[in-house]
Amino acid sequence: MTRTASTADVIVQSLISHGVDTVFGIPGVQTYPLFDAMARAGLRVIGARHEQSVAYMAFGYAQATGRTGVYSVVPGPGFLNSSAALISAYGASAPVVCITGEIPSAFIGRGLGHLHELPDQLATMRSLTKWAATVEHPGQASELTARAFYHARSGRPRPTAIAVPWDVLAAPAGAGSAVPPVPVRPPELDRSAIAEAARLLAAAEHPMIMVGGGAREAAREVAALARRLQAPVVSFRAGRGIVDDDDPYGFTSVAGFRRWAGTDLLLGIGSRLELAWFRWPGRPAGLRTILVDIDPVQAVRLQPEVSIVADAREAAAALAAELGGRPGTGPDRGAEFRAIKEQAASEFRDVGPDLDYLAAIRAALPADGFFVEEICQAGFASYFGFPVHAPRRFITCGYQGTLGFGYPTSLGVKAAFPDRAVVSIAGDGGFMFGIQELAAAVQHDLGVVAVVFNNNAFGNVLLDQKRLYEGRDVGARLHNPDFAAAAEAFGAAGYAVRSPGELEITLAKALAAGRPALIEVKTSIGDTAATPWKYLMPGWNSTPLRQPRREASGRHRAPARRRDAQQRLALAHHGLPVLVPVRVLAGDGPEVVHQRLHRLGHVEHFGGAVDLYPGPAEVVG
Ligand SMILES: Cc1ncc(C[n+]2csc(CCOP(=O)(O)OP(=O)(O)O)c2C)c(N)n1
Ligand SMILES: [Mg+2]
Repeated sequence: MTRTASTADVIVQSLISHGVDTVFGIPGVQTYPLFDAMARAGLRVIGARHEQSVAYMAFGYAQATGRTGVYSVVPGPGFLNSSAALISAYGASAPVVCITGEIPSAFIGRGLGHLHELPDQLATMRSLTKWAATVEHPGQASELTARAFYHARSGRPRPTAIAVPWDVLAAPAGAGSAVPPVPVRPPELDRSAIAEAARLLAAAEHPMIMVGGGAREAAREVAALARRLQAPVVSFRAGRGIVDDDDPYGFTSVAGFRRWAGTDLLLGIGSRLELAWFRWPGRPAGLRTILVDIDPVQAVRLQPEVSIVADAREAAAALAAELGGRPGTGPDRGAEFRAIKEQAASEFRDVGPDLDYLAAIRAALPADGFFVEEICQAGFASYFGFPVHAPRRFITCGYQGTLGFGYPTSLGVKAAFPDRAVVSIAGDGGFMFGIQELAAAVQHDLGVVAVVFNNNAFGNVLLDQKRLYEGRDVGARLHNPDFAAAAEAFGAAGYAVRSPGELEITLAKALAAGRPALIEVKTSIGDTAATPWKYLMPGWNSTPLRQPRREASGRHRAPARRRDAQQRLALAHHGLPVLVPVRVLAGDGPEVVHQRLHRLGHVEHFGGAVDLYPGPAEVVG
C-alpha cells in the first residue's frame, strides 16, 4: 500500500533538504506523526529527560558546528520547558529551529481548554525567537519550514520556531511543490565604509580589535588583520579561540583591559562590545570606533563612527586588502603583547585553585576538544583562565547566563562530534538542573565527561549575599547526592577527586575510555580565594555596593537610603546582579519617578504605593 504523504512527511523532507541529520526531541500526542515520519525517513532522533535538554542539545549542536540545530517538543508546557534554552540560543545568536505542536485548529484562540493549550502560543513563540509561524494548512508546511531555516541563518543567526496544529500535522499534504532551501546571502559590502574604516585604521597608533561570536568564521582574516595593524584581538566569551591564546595577538578580556587606557581606536567585529561599553569602566579620551556587524541594529545601539554592515569574513578581508595599499605595518609588537599577556596571567593568579583545576582540564583535553562552560565559579574564571586554541571550542551560553545550560548543551556538542573529546564543567547547583541527562548520555552513547565542582552551595549567590548583607545568606546552601555514585547508578562512570593533579589524571583516563562520565571535584566555598568578578567587571571594586549607613538621626536616613537606591540602580544598569524594589511614596506619583528614571522595567500600583522594579534603568537626575 502506498502511503499518502502527510504534513509531517513534508516537514521531514524539508529538514533533509536543509541538510539536517539529527533532531533532538521528546514526542507527545500532538507530534506523533512528525516522530513517525522522522523514523521512516531514517533521521537520527536523540531524546532527553526534559524538554529544556533537547533544546540545549540543539543549541550545543549549532554552536559546535555552525550549522542549524533542530529540536521538537509538544506544545504548551513542552514548549515552555524548552524556553530557557531557546532564549539562551537567542542571546548567543545561535541558529536553532524549534518544531512544536499546537492544539487542533478549531480550538486555537477559543480558551476551551484543550490538552497543552497556551492562551496565545504563537505570541509566546515570537517573544523568544527571531521569527515564528503556525502552519495553518498542509500547503504551507514546506514554505514555512524553509522560512524557519532561512531566518535562523540570515543576517544575525538566531532561533526560529514553527508550530503545527495537531490536525494539520497528520493531514494529507497533497501534491504541493517543495520549497528548496533559500541561500543566505550577506549584505553587499559598502566600499566607501571600508575605505573610511581603513583610513581611520591606518591613522591609529594603538588600535584594538574586539571579536565576538559573529567573527568565528573569520579567524584567518582577523589574524591577518591583527598583524597588519599590530593590534591585539580581544575576546570575552563567544569569540574565544578566534585567535589562538598561544598567539601573542590573541588577548583575553583581562589582557585587553590592561591595554584599554592606551587604545586610540576600537574595531569591533561580530561583537556586541560588551567589554568596552558595559564592563570596563570609562573609555580612553578621543577613542575612534569602527563596528563590523551583520546586524544593523548593533550600529544603532553602539553608534560607531564607521559602521560596516557585513559578513565578518568579507569585511575583515576587504579591510586588510584596502590597508595593503596604504603605508606599512608599524613595528612588530609581538614581544610587547606577549609581556602584557604574561602580566595579566600573573595578575589573575589570585583567583586561586579554580585556575589550577582549569589548567588540569586544559592539560588533559586535546586542542581540538570542546570545553563547555557553566555559570559557576570555575566557569567565570574560564572566560579568561582557560586557554582556547580555535573558534567554537569554548562553548558558552553568552549573555543569558542560564544556570544549568552546560551539561545538556555538551551532549548536543558530542552528538555532532562523537570522535572528539567534550568536557562540560558545572557547579553542583547548575549540574543538578540537568543531572537526569546522564540517562540520555548513557542511552545515546554520548561520552561527555562532566566535571562537577561541588561546594555544596549556589556558591556565586552565597558569596554575593555574604558580601552584601552583613554576612547573612539565605537559600544558597545545598544538599547533594554522592555524585560519583549517582553517575554509576545511571550507568555512567563516576569519580571523585580532591586536587588538580588528581583531576588531570582522572580526566585523561575518562576521556580515553570514551564513556559518559562524571568527575566530582570536592571543593568548598572557602576555596574561592578571590572572586573572578573583579576581572570580568573591573569597575566592580571601585564602586562597591554601599550598605545603608546607620545614622543617628532620622533626618539623615532618607537621603542616605535614596543614594543607596540610586547606586543600586546604577549597578543594575551595568548588568550587576542587583534587583532592588524602589518604594516611592504614593504622593510622588509615577510621573515624578518617570522623570528621574529612563526605561523602567516595570511599574506597579499596589496598596497605595508604587513599586518600581528596575529593569535596565538609568538614574538621570
Ligand atoms: C536559570 C538561572 N537561575 C538562577 C541563576 C542565578 N545564579 C547564578 S550563579 C548561581 C549559583 C550557581 O551555583 P553552582 O552551580 O553550584 O556554582 P558555584 O557558584 O557554586 O560555583 C545562581 C543560582 C541563573 N544565573 N540562571
Ligand atoms: Mg556550587
